[in-house]
Amino acid sequence: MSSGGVGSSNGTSPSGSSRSDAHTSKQAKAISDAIDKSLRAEKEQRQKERGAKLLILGPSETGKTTVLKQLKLLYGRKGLDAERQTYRRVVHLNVMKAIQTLCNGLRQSGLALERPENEVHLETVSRLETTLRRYSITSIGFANPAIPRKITDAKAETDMFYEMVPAINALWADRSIQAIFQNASKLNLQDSAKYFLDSIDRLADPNYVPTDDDILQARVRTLAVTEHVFMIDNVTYKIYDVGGQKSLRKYWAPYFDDVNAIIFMVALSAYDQPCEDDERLNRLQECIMLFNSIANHKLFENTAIILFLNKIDVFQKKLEAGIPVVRYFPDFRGPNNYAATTLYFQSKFLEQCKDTQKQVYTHFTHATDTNQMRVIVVAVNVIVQRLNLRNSGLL
Ligand SMILES: Nc1nc2c(ncn2[C@@H]2O[C@H](COP(=O)(O)OP(=O)(O)OP(=O)(O)O)[C@@H](O)[C@H]2O)c(=O)[nH]1
Ligand SMILES: [Mg+2]
Repeated sequence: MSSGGVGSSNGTSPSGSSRSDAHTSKQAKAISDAIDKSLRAEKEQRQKERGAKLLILGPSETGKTTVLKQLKLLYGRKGLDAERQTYRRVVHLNVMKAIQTLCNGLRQSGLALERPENEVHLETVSRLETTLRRYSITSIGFANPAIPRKITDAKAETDMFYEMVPAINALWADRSIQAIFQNASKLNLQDSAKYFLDSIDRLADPNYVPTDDDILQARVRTLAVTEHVFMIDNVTYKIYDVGGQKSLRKYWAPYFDDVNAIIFMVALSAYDQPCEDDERLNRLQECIMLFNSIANHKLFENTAIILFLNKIDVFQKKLEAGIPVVRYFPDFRGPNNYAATTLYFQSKFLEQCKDTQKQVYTHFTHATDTNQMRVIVVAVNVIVQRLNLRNSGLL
């Protein structure tokens, strides 16, 4: 193609002076465009430098700290290395707590052990119960200076763990304990119980060092709000992880100003579980109420809300085990399969937003799966960046 009519001479060509006017105005436009472009680039750069503030909110045990651990693995300089040794204790405490919860479940059910010779192990677990309670996992004191850590605790805990290992092995293999495990919804058993109990020999090795997966599965309640800084695609993110227990939610509000995005975590698998501190309240129902108060909060009018409907692996297992959603959510209509139930829960959350224009970005997540989280974090970053540009008039 030729350069067309520009500067060509034909019957309708402009006179000499109007041609130069056109040229000048074209030049002016080019200059103005270049200035606009550079201003925009500068503004975009400033926006990136200012970074983004992101809160991870949601009830307890929904996977907030797990998402943070994934961010450390994916974007942190040292991954989870700084915490690896501390998590050895957490894992040991988690596995002791898990067997203890199952033994308590057995006692409440009135079921007898499959093997009467395991009675002695039941006694060991019960004898160590009070001591174990003293070493509550929160006392490990991650970023929690309010709770001093006693040096001597570590050795006492390790000794107790080794004393309990034969009991854990024998009881976990007992069919009655397995039956309790299959019906553990009301026991407040942690999701990683099976993962750790199945690996007891590896965990009992004197040279045991937790793997990344062990750390992702391990559970420590978050007590204090913690701030973490990550660079994701050249944008500095300040990310806040909060404690989700009801009594800790009053500490969230001071962090509510100038928030670019919220990841709201939901444990979909909690649909058949009661709240830890209120037996009469369904855990997922309580989570929906909390989402309502966050999604409609006036400080979050311009904040991107990203909903992580998490623990889909456990959720799916519960559906496969035939635990009906309709028993806990009587307005659910449809088959008890993954497609119908996830659609139902997603709309249940989305309908909480009073502002019907408000965009809520939903992801179905498995937070302990690093491969899945890698993809989701990239998608979240794209959303946050796009909304930031839009809010600052750049889109
Ligand atoms: N199976 C499975 N377990 C998960 C998933 N997400 C988190 N978990 C486990 O759930 C437990 C609780 O996760 P956390 O990340 O500690 O929960 P939290 O929301 O930070 O809880 P608080 O600090 O008490 O508010 C841990 O044992 C995690 O390994 C998931 O998608 N699937
Ligand atoms: Mg936490």
